[in-house]
Amino acid sequence: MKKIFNYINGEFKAPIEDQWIDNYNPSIGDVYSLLPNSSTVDVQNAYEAAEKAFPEWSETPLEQRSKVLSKIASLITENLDQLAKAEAIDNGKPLSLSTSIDIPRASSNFQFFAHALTQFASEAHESTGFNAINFTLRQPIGVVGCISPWNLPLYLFTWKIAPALAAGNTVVAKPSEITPMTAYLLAEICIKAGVPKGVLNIVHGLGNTTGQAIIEHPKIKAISFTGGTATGAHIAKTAAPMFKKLSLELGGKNPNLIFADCDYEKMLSTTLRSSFANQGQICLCGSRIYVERAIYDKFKTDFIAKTNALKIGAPLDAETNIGALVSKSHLEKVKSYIDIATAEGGTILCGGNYVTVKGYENGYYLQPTIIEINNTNCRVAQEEIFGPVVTITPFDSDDEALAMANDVRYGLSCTIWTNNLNRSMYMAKHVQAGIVWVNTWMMRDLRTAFGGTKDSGVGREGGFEALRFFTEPKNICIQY
Ligand code: TXE
Repeated sequence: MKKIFNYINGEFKAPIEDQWIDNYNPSIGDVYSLLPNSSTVDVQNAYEAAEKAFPEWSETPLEQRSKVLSKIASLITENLDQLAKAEAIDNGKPLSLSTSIDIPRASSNFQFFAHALTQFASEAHESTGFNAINFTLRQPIGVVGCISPWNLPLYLFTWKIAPALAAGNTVVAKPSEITPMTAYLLAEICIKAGVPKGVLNIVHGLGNTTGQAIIEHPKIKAISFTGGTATGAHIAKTAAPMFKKLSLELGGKNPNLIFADCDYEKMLSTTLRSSFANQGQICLCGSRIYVERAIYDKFKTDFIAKTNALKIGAPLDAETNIGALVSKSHLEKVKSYIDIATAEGGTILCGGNYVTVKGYENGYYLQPTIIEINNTNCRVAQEEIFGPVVTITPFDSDDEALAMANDVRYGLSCTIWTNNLNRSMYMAKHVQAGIVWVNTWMMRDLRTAFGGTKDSGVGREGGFEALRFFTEPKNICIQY
């Protein structure tokens, strides 16, 4: 059986305690590789390698650092086919998606920060009347921890690592134990790219062992985390007494507000994507759909028809729109919400059942599901399901739409469909979310601030926000 190894001090290493975890291929429901369940000793070794590499990497001229990151970016692009296939097998997502989105974006993450680091500047303040000048040194923090989830494995892993390295830190990183393969392949790429030893260290393992060792490590002074809200709360609690810097990108329950005056066809095709792309396993998916009553019935009919036409199949099949969910337990969790919805008075308009794909009978497949609800206090309208399940509900006024949009504990993103400029601005300003899209969805410019409010987390990633997070500002005041 293929084994995945840790990448510590520039070399592949087996876990010291020889503990291994089964890695499943969700499209067939079978174990196809093993990954380390790294202990605190492995994490300590990774930390020590990173600590040793820090002085030189943090003093490496920016152009040189930029070249290393660019080299990783181009090697990811050169290995697009291999990486995209590995991601589809490991995660269950359609190969078409990993080829067009996940892997190109992983490359862009490195390329973007290779450029951004050469443009990052800090502030100066002249204290007029005191003959003094202040300026801010933005210094790297030291060894930082990056922990990522399974839904967009390489995409989100690199979204953290690239800015951390760009800012001059050295890194101890842990991908999700559910999707470790492309992080392992990234280590191979780093060796080829000539990343100096210890600058990036990748340790594999479970959240409550390996992840816990990273967040508890007293000398890892910043943690960038993307994952579930409960895990984020646990990390915050653990890290607070050590005053670690935290960036937490957590769950979402994002509203999709559809007004009668929108560009209907564009809205319909985009809503299909924002509902079911990646089997609905994207924190930005619009899982609560609110539609103005004037077009509600038409939307309902058209949306059901389009959803029923989606092809559920094996990830590597070119025709597949909806692949497998990431794991058996996640599949069961998502399905349980469909049962809860029925018990709470929701109406299943389409989908709702497991799917058996011919030749892949033990894979984790679920029909894309639309649930009509009127009571927005029910669990399916309030809790993050993180699967191919959306709710739809009509509304009668802008204020009602806004109130429903804001009536959840989360505040990550929101999509608004309208051609009325005043309405779009009013809604965008008052909706509780870190990211608002008007007449589009998931259009990402890597310079923009990315993150959520409320229980969707704290801190922002992206552009200079990420470089600010991964540096410590120091004010220097000189009187002359
Ligand atoms: O995530 P976890 P899970 C949501 C989604 C999903 C739920 C749970 O609703 O159903 O979270 O998913 C590591 N110390 N999202 O359980 O556990 C873990 O190993 C340090 C939304 O898979 O939060 C993995 O690397 N690390 C989300 C990472 O945290 C720990 C994407 C995320 O796993 C740890 C994924 C610990 N004690 C799930 N425990 C999004 N925002 O996109 C776990 N981890």
